[in-house]
Amino acid sequence: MRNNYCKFALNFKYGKISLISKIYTYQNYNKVMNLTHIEHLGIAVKSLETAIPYYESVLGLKCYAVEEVAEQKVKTAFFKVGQTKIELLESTDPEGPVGKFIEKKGEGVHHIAFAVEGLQESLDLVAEKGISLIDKAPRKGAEGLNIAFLHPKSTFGVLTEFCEDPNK
Ligand code: CMX
Repeated sequence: MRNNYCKFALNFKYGKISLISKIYTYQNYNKVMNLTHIEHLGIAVKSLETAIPYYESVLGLKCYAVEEVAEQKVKTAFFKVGQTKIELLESTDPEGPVGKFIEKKGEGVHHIAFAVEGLQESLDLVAEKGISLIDKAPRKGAEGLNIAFLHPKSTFGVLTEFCEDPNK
Protein backbone atom coordinates (compact mmCIF):
# COMPACT_ATOMS: atom_id res chain seq x y z
CA MET A 1 0.00 0.00 0.00
CA ARG A 2 2.77 2.38 1.05
CA ASN A 3 4.69 1.29 -2.10
CA ASN A 4 1.72 2.06 -4.32
CA TYR A 5 1.37 5.46 -2.74
CA CYS A 6 5.06 6.21 -3.36
CA LYS A 7 4.73 5.13 -7.01
CA PHE A 8 1.68 7.33 -7.41
CA ALA A 9 3.42 10.32 -5.80
CA LEU A 10 6.50 9.88 -8.03
CA ASN A 11 4.44 9.50 -11.22
CA PHE A 12 2.43 12.57 -10.27
CA LYS A 13 5.59 14.60 -9.57
CA TYR A 14 7.43 13.64 -12.80
CA GLY A 15 4.24 13.84 -14.88
CA LYS A 16 3.82 17.40 -13.64
CA ILE A 17 7.44 18.28 -14.45
CA SER A 18 7.17 16.80 -17.93
CA LEU A 19 3.87 18.65 -18.50
CA ILE A 20 5.43 21.92 -17.36
CA SER A 21 8.43 21.40 -19.64
CA LYS A 22 6.09 20.56 -22.58
CA ILE A 23 4.12 23.77 -21.97
CA TYR A 24 7.40 25.73 -21.75
CA THR A 25 8.69 24.28 -25.05
CA TYR A 26 5.33 24.92 -26.71
CA GLN A 27 5.24 28.52 -25.49
CA ASN A 28 8.82 29.06 -26.70
CA TYR A 29 7.97 27.52 -30.06
CA ASN A 30 5.14 29.99 -30.43
CA LYS A 31 7.29 32.98 -29.52
CA VAL A 32 7.89 35.03 -32.64
CA MET A 33 10.40 37.67 -33.50
CA ASN A 34 9.76 41.25 -34.23
CA LEU A 35 10.79 41.75 -37.86
CA THR A 36 10.03 45.39 -38.62
CA HIS A 37 10.76 45.59 -42.37
CA ILE A 38 13.00 44.37 -45.19
CA GLU A 39 16.17 46.31 -44.41
CA HIS A 40 17.88 45.51 -47.71
CA LEU A 41 18.24 43.09 -50.58
CA GLY A 42 21.83 42.05 -51.30
CA ILE A 43 22.62 41.67 -54.99
CA ALA A 44 25.90 40.14 -56.15
CA VAL A 45 27.49 41.90 -59.12
CA LYS A 46 30.81 41.42 -60.87
CA SER A 47 31.56 45.13 -60.88
CA LEU A 48 30.02 48.06 -59.00
CA GLU A 49 31.32 50.38 -61.66
CA THR A 50 29.28 48.71 -64.40
CA ALA A 51 26.20 47.91 -62.26
CA ILE A 52 25.67 51.32 -60.58
CA PRO A 53 24.74 53.12 -63.85
CA TYR A 54 21.82 50.68 -64.37
CA TYR A 55 20.37 51.51 -60.93
CA GLU A 56 20.94 55.25 -61.43
CA SER A 57 20.21 55.90 -65.12
CA VAL A 58 17.59 53.22 -65.77
CA LEU A 59 15.83 52.84 -62.40
CA GLY A 60 16.41 56.47 -61.36
CA LEU A 61 17.80 55.61 -57.90
CA LYS A 62 20.70 57.43 -56.27
CA CYS A 63 23.79 55.64 -55.00
CA TYR A 64 24.27 57.34 -51.61
CA ALA A 65 27.18 55.31 -50.23
CA VAL A 66 30.01 53.03 -51.33
CA GLU A 67 31.76 51.16 -48.54
CA GLU A 68 34.26 48.32 -48.31
CA VAL A 69 33.51 45.67 -45.67
CA ALA A 70 36.92 44.00 -45.42
CA GLU A 71 35.74 41.27 -43.02
CA GLN A 72 33.14 40.12 -45.58
CA LYS A 73 35.50 40.54 -48.55
CA VAL A 74 33.10 42.84 -50.38
CA LYS A 75 32.69 46.38 -51.62
CA THR A 76 29.10 47.59 -51.29
CA ALA A 77 27.00 50.31 -52.92
CA PHE A 78 23.67 51.44 -51.43
CA PHE A 79 20.42 52.79 -52.88
CA LYS A 80 17.15 53.56 -51.07
CA VAL A 81 13.72 52.47 -52.26
CA GLY A 82 11.28 53.69 -49.60
CA GLN A 83 12.28 52.12 -46.28
CA THR A 84 14.23 49.35 -48.01
CA LYS A 85 17.72 49.49 -49.45
CA ILE A 86 19.38 47.75 -52.35
CA GLU A 87 22.92 46.66 -51.48
CA LEU A 88 25.11 45.84 -54.45
CA LEU A 89 27.97 43.51 -53.55
CA GLU A 90 31.22 43.29 -55.47
CA SER A 91 33.67 40.68 -54.27
CA THR A 92 37.18 41.77 -53.32
CA ASP A 93 38.41 38.17 -53.12
CA PRO A 94 37.38 35.17 -55.30
CA GLU A 95 37.46 32.98 -52.13
CA GLY A 96 35.06 35.31 -50.25
CA PRO A 97 31.32 34.52 -49.92
CA VAL A 98 30.27 36.72 -52.85
CA GLY A 99 33.21 35.65 -55.04
CA LYS A 100 32.25 31.98 -54.54
CA PHE A 101 28.55 32.76 -55.09
CA ILE A 102 29.20 34.49 -58.45
CA GLU A 103 31.53 31.70 -59.54
CA LYS A 104 28.78 29.09 -58.85
CA LYS A 105 25.55 30.91 -59.67
CA GLY A 106 26.49 34.10 -61.52
CA GLU A 107 25.24 37.60 -60.70
CA GLY A 108 21.88 37.97 -58.96
CA VAL A 109 20.00 38.18 -55.67
CA HIS A 110 22.39 37.03 -52.95
CA HIS A 111 20.48 37.55 -49.69
CA ILE A 112 17.50 39.13 -47.99
CA ALA A 113 18.03 41.17 -44.82
CA PHE A 114 15.33 41.80 -42.23
CA ALA A 115 15.49 44.54 -39.62
CA VAL A 116 14.82 42.97 -36.21
CA GLU A 117 14.28 44.28 -32.74
CA GLY A 118 16.46 42.27 -30.34
CA LEU A 119 19.06 40.64 -32.60
CA GLN A 120 20.63 38.23 -30.08
CA GLU A 121 17.20 37.14 -28.77
CA SER A 122 16.04 36.58 -32.37
CA LEU A 123 19.09 34.41 -33.13
CA ASP A 124 18.54 32.37 -29.96
CA LEU A 125 14.89 31.93 -30.83
CA VAL A 126 15.45 30.70 -34.40
CA ALA A 127 18.26 28.40 -33.20
CA GLU A 128 15.83 26.87 -30.66
CA LYS A 129 13.51 26.20 -33.61
CA GLY A 130 16.22 24.20 -35.37
CA ILE A 131 17.52 26.77 -37.85
CA SER A 132 21.29 26.67 -38.52
CA LEU A 133 23.06 29.90 -37.77
CA ILE A 134 26.13 31.12 -39.64
CA ASP A 135 26.62 33.68 -36.85
CA LYS A 136 25.67 32.67 -33.32
CA ALA A 137 26.28 36.25 -32.17
CA PRO A 138 25.97 39.59 -33.98
CA ARG A 139 28.94 41.05 -35.84
CA LYS A 140 29.51 44.45 -37.48
CA GLY A 141 28.25 44.92 -41.04
CA ALA A 142 28.02 47.80 -43.49
CA GLU A 143 26.55 51.12 -42.32
CA GLY A 144 27.42 50.36 -38.68
CA LEU A 145 24.60 47.81 -38.33
CA ASN A 146 24.88 44.73 -36.16
CA ILE A 147 24.24 41.75 -38.41
CA ALA A 148 24.01 37.96 -38.38
CA PHE A 149 23.28 35.36 -41.07
CA LEU A 150 21.12 32.21 -41.07
CA HIS A 151 22.33 29.34 -43.25
CA PRO A 152 20.52 29.06 -46.62
CA LYS A 153 20.38 25.27 -46.24
CA SER A 154 17.85 25.69 -43.41
CA THR A 155 15.94 28.66 -44.90
CA PHE A 156 14.68 27.16 -48.17
CA GLY A 157 17.71 28.25 -50.18
CA VAL A 158 17.56 31.94 -49.26
CA LEU A 159 20.58 33.34 -47.42
CA THR A 160 18.87 35.36 -44.67
CA GLU A 161 20.37 38.20 -42.67
CA PHE A 162 19.07 39.88 -39.52
CA CYS A 163 20.14 43.49 -38.90
CA GLU A 164 19.79 45.76 -35.93
CA ASP A 165 20.70 49.42 -35.74
CA PRO A 166 22.65 49.82 -32.47
CA ASN A 167 21.61 53.50 -32.35
CA LYS A 168 17.88 52.78 -32.23
N1 CMX B 1 22.18 31.93 -51.26
C1 CMX B 1 21.76 30.64 -51.35
N2 CMX B 1 22.60 29.58 -51.31
C2 CMX B 1 23.93 29.85 -51.17
C3 CMX B 1 24.43 31.16 -51.07
C4 CMX B 1 23.50 32.22 -51.13
N3 CMX B 1 23.88 33.49 -51.03
N4 CMX B 1 25.77 31.10 -50.93
C5 CMX B 1 26.11 29.81 -50.97
N5 CMX B 1 25.00 29.06 -51.11
C6 CMX B 1 24.93 27.60 -51.21
C7 CMX B 1 25.81 27.09 -52.35
O1 CMX B 1 25.12 27.12 -53.59
C8 CMX B 1 26.12 25.68 -51.89
O2 CMX B 1 25.03 24.84 -52.16
P1 CMX B 1 25.30 23.33 -52.68
O3 CMX B 1 25.99 22.63 -51.53
O4 CMX B 1 23.91 22.82 -52.96
O5 CMX B 1 26.17 23.47 -53.88
C9 CMX B 1 26.23 25.82 -50.36
O6 CMX B 1 25.51 27.03 -50.03
C10 CMX B 1 27.65 25.96 -49.90
O7 CMX B 1 28.24 26.99 -50.66
P2 CMX B 1 29.81 27.21 -50.83
O8 CMX B 1 30.03 27.94 -52.12
O9 CMX B 1 30.55 25.93 -50.62
O10 CMX B 1 30.15 28.26 -49.73
P3 CMX B 1 30.41 28.08 -48.19
O11 CMX B 1 29.75 26.86 -47.61
O12 CMX B 1 31.87 28.27 -47.95
O13 CMX B 1 29.62 29.39 -47.71
C11 CMX B 1 27.77 30.51 -46.80
C12 CMX B 1 28.23 29.54 -47.90
C13 CMX B 1 26.31 30.85 -47.08
C14 CMX B 1 27.93 29.82 -45.43
C15 CMX B 1 28.70 31.78 -46.88
O14 CMX B 1 28.51 32.39 -48.13
C16 CMX B 1 28.40 32.79 -45.78
O15 CMX B 1 28.88 32.66 -44.66
N6 CMX B 1 27.60 33.83 -46.08
C17 CMX B 1 27.28 34.87 -45.09
C18 CMX B 1 28.19 36.06 -45.22
C19 CMX B 1 28.00 36.76 -46.55
O16 CMX B 1 27.34 36.30 -47.47
N7 CMX B 1 28.62 37.97 -46.66
C20 CMX B 1 28.53 38.79 -47.84
C21 CMX B 1 27.53 39.91 -47.67
C22 CMX B 1 27.98 40.87 -46.58
C23 CMX B 1 27.13 42.11 -46.43
O17 CMX B 1 25.93 42.13 -46.73
O18 CMX B 1 27.71 43.09 -45.91
